[in-house]
Amino acid sequence: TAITLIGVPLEEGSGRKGCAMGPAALRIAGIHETLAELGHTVVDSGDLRPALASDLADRADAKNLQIIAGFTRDLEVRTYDVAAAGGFPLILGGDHALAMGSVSGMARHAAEVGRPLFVLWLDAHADFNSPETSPSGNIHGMPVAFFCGHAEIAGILPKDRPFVDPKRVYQVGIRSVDPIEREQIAKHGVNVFDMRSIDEQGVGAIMRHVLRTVKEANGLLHVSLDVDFLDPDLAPGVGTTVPGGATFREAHLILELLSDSGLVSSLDLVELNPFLDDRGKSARILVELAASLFGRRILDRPTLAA
Ligand code: DIR
Ligand code: MN
Ligand code: MN
Ligand code: MN
Repeated sequence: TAITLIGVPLEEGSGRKGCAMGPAALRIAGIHETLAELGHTVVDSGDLRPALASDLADRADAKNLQIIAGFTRDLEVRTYDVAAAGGFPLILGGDHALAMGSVSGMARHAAEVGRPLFVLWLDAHADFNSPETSPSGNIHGMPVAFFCGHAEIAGILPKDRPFVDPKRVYQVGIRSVDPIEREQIAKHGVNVFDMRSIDEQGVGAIMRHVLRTVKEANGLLHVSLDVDFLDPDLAPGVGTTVPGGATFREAHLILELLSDSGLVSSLDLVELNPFLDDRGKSARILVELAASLFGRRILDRPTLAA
């Protein structure tokens, strides 16, 4: 498959500056060259420069809505176009609000080809707030509720766009959830594997369960990787570090198992804040993890049945 890089210099969803430099840092860390060396065709389509959604009113409970809605509209179209043409959209973030656009674009594509869309959300946070429940008003805490149709922010996308079934969302690495958000994810049936599940079951067992479910449903799988999924010692370049995150080995095993499965259709690399990073360390780890997803291995090994 041909991989299309889509840069999304969005930081207004996160409540602090710096994520807009994420796409540049991922390019400097060698995302294009690394994937090309693995034998893939890689096209860098540059950064989105969307117009403001000035038809929408700004509001305190969903900060910077005009900017974020502009990015969402453009990214929904770009992601859909790449996937519909048979390519693999790889989104270089940018804060996690961008997943409102990327996942919605994949949902439109999946509906068109008649396959269910599953989402693997690798994050310390559930990102299932809405303007009514958010303690911060920061939209990067709302994308999952948005693309599942449970954060009513009217007018961002056309009304006829498909939503993702929250029962097809699998969250792994979760360790920071707000009180009302906790009730919402339970109510809507989001599948949550928190850090305790990782400790008790291991990421291998969790991923085999997820991948079997996607395969049995003949689904497409969108992967959204938030830097704060990783332990802050490993990846300090993010505004919302939470102690006790995934290790280097756990993260690589997840991406290698995803690679073996052949089920992944699209990927977001999000929340990288180069201003907070330690000499490019977090940017490099994201590139290494992407390499694992796209086939890099320590040794060749026989493929084991899932
Ligand atoms: C918090 C923090 N749950 C909020 N969220 C995120 O503001 O909604 N931090 N996504 O990365
Ligand atoms: Mn997130
Ligand atoms: Mn997060
Ligand atoms: Mn299940």
